[in-house]
Amino acid sequence: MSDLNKRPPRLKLEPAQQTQLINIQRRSLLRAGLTLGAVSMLTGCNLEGDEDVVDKTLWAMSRWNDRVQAWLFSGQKLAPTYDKSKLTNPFPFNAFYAEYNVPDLDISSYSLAVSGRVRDKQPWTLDNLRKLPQRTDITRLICVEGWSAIGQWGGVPLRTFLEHIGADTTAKYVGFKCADKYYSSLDMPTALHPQTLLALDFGEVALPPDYGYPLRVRVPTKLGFKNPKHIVELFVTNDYPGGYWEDQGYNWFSGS
Ligand SMILES: Nc1nc2c(c(=O)[nH]1)N[C@H]1C(S)=C(S)[C@@H](COP(=O)(O)O)O[C@H]1N2
Ligand SMILES: [Mo]
Repeated sequence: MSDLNKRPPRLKLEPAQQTQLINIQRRSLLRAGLTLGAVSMLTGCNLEGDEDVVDKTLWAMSRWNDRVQAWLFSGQKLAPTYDKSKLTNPFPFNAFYAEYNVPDLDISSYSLAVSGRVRDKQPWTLDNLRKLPQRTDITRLICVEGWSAIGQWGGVPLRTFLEHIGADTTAKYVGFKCADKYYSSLDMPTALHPQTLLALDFGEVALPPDYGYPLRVRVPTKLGFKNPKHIVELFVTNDYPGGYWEDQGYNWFSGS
């Protein structure tokens, strides 16, 4: 039981999460393993020798995959939650750079910028975010690199925040820009999911630098890379915003 916390994080997933991961792996295999012949048969185009067309076709197929998944999943199913005895300690740090390069943000002048399809575009201070209703969940973060860990995150449900700023919740995407040039985006149903948080706290304390201070997105129904840390801007849009890893071939939907 608790040895799950002591071992270096090995994947130990709930059945629903297993299916989720297997599906994601199967999809990447499919994407990587499809021969040009198979793609030609599927699309009715002769693709041999035209790398640009092959690339465009594979990307189109991946985007099609995202649309089918978004349609298949309601976006409102709850992720498993755990009790405090299951918390992973120490919690892994992960970013596209080493730990000593974690951005050095001046918290005293920090505010979250808001743009796009929203009524109120004033920036938000941390104090004002803390005045909104808060929620805390203990959930599992799953990284595509093959580890997972259980942590406690607290903050404002993204849904509450979107309602407060008069966001157009019929828009397709909510995008995030980070202090370290990382970026990501969520489909609107996931943004409105009750467990999706604008997280201010990790465990019992304000988010430490490694884990995304002063503000990160915590979305337990998605893979780790869709949980941007150090966010400085939130925007609502109908134009596909992509993401740092998503634009390098990781499946955009990446979750349930
Ligand atoms: N700003 C920013 N957010 C990020 C990343 C990053 O490199 N920069 N990495 C992502 C990845 S791949 C994972 S698995 C999680 C790791 O979160 P943790 O460091 O709290 O474990 O953060 C995600 N959010
Ligand atoms: Mo990750």
